[in-house]
Amino acid sequence: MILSDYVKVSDEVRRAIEENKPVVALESTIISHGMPYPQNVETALNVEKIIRENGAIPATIAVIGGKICVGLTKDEIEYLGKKGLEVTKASRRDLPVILAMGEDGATTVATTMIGAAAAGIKVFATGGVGGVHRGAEKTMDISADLEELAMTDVMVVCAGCKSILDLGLTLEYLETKGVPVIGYKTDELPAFYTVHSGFSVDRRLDTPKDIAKTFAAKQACGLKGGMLVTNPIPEEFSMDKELIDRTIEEAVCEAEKLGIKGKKITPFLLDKIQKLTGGDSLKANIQLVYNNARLASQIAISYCGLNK
Ligand code: PSU
Ligand code: MN
Repeated sequence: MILSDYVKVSDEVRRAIEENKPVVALESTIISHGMPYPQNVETALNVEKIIRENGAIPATIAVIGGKICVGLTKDEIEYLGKKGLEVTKASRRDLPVILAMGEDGATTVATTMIGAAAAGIKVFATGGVGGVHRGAEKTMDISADLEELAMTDVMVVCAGCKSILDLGLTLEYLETKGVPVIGYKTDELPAFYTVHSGFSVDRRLDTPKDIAKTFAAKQACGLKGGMLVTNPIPEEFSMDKELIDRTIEEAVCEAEKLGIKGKKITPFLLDKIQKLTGGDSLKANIQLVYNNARLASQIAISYCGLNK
C-alpha cells in the first residue's frame, strides 16, 4: 500500500494544483462537530462559494470510506453535516485505523493539514485551531494541531485562539516548535470571538503577499512545518469581551463538573458556548470563517504568483 491508495483528490483540485492555480483547503470537523445542522452545511457551502468569488478553488477535506478525500461534493458535505457528532472526529492518531477499516472521519486541523500536504495544497482556512488547554500542566491536554503545525508544510489561516485554551501556553508551545505566528494587520493575537487577547503575535504582516513570501522563505530554507496566520474577526461581528469570557468560564466549569476530557472537550465547549449565548457566538463564528476564507484565497493567489 502507498499514500495514493488512501488519498483521493477531486479532478478539479488536481487540475488546479497541476496548473499552479490557487487552492484553499478546508476542514470538516468544523462541519460535524463545530456547528449544529443545518447552519454547518450552509456555512460550509458558503465558504466554498466565497473562496471561488475571491479567485481560488476550495478543497474541503474529510475521510470517506477509508479515503482522505481532498475536494468534496455538495452531497458529501451534506452527509457529514447531517451525521454530525456520529462521524468520528479524526485527528492524527485516529487516522490509521479509520483508513484501514474503510470508515468515515471528520478531519481536524491536524488531519486536514495532512490531506492538504498530500495533495500539494499550501493554504488552509478555518475558524480556530486547537492548542494547549487550560490546566494542561495537570491534564497534559495539548492538541495534536500544534504538533502538526510543527511538522507539516501548510499555512493555517484562523481567527486566533479561543480562551477555552491557555493562550499564553499555546504561544509558548508554538515558539518551542518553531512555528511562526503571524498577525494579519495586527500586533495582537486575536481571541477568536474578539479582536483583543492581550497577547502579542511574533510578527505583524499587512499584506497577503508578505505572508506568502514569508512562507516561501520558510520552505526554501528547509524549515519544515507550517505557519499560523491569525486574522482578527471583523469589528462589526466581534463579541463583548466580558460576556464571552464569562460564558467560556461557565462552559469550562461545567465540563470539569461533568468530567469531560480528551477529544470530547472541544466540541462540548463549543456547543455549550453556542447554547449559553443564544446563538450569538455561532453568528460570530460563521462570520470569522468567511473572513478567513477571503484572506486565505488572497494568500493562495499571492503564493501561486511567486512560482510564476
Ligand atoms: N476550535 C474551534 N472550532 C473547531 C475546532 C477547534 O473553534 O471546530 C476543532 C478543529 O477541528 C480543531 C479541533 O482542529 O477542534 C481541535 O480538537 P482537539 O483540541 O481535540 O485537538
Ligand atoms: Mn485534546
